[in-house]
Amino acid sequence: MTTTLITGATAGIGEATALRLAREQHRLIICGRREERLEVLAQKLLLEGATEVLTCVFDIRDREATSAMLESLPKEWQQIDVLINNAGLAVGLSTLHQGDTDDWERMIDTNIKGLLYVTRIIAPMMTQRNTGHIINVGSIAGREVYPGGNVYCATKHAVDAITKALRIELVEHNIRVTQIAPAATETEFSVVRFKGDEERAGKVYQGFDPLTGNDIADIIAFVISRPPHVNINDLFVTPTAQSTATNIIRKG
Ligand code: 8X3
Repeated sequence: MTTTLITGATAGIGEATALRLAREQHRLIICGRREERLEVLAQKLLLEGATEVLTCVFDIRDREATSAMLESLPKEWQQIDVLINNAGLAVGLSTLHQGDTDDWERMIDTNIKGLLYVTRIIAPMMTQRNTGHIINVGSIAGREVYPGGNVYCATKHAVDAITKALRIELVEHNIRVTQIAPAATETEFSVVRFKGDEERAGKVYQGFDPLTGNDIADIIAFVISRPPHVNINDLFVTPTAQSTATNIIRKG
């Protein structure tokens, strides 16, 4: 039985992945800030086939709350096989010289520091057992930079670097480390980036078929299900209509 912890499980790629892995009968630890959403999702996951579900409500930006929650997991939940560092967000699309420092803090604190806090606690549980799999959700923004992407791109480049470092450091512990780097994926991502402006967010995905949370969830399920001696290091996934961050072929 596989025990999998997913951060940012209340929406988007995280939620789709939780649902996908429930169908593979994983035991799931779902983490997020929004308690009500987590509880509703937990019920759905059990109906979909999850063996057991544990909900953990905390904000990964809060180091103390993250440690308090993850260091006190019930004993029967401490043998985590797969960690999916999915929580992340973009806020704003301003040039750096016009940027909002609060937006930068949110992105840096969630995408880099939060991922580090969670990994610092869960990875030692894996090294103790000499087994495990860490999957970091990166982005096309970790491969290139684009106008207005500045700090978001920097955070996802950091995820790329952290993933590579982890792979080198954890290989002697038989721990698989994978990065999945999606490009345009239609989730709440752009609504968050544009601070609730749904019209502007909708335009990001107009005129082409973007990726969906389910597309990425399928890939994550595939990566996890490889035999133990196979580690997929890195997958960069774009919609067919997209070749670079700024080159998307739109119809109509
Ligand atoms: C992927 C979305 O806006 O960087 O993280 O292409 S974007």
